[in-house]
Amino acid sequence: MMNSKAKNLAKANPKSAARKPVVGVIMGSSSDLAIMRDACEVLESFGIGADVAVVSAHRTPERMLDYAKSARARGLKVIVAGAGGAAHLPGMVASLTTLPVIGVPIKSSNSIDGWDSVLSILQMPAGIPVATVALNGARNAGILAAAILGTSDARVARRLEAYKDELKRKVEQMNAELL
Ligand code: RP5
Repeated sequence: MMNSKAKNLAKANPKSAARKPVVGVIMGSSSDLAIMRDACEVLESFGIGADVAVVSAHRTPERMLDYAKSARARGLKVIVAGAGGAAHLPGMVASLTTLPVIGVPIKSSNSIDGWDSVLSILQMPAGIPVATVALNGARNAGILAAAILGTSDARVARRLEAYKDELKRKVEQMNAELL
């Protein structure tokens, strides 16, 4: 399932590769990896195993179908899906699984300012939700995936709490430096 860039990413994060993957991070093309790497890195920092793959809704529809239909049985609990342009991957995957799907709109080479990706992922019909983050917002997608896992995993919830404490500390530091 992994393309060579994704394999390199896994090599760069051997701990994550060794951990049982519970989040599936997929993208329509390896050209999306520059953005989707942020999701992988945040998951890694929370100690969450991720399975990274290129799965294209348009170029490999059968692969997408197999991926989405087998995701739960393979142990995945959340899917983070990024795509640009006519970004059908997150919505199509959401239609094929009962796992929560977080969509990352990507401003890609074939995208018109990113609005096409945002609207393709955001404007889902009733019944098939995709939790859509901001344009290129893969980091937030990783954090949201961790928050979903944190509802039943105390270790992940503690890591998220520490992360939020750190954000708070940084704002306090900003205020201290303003004066
Ligand atoms: C989308 O088309 C992909 O998700 C990517 O964002 C965009 C461009 O793909 P490449 O032509 O760079 O492979 O399906």
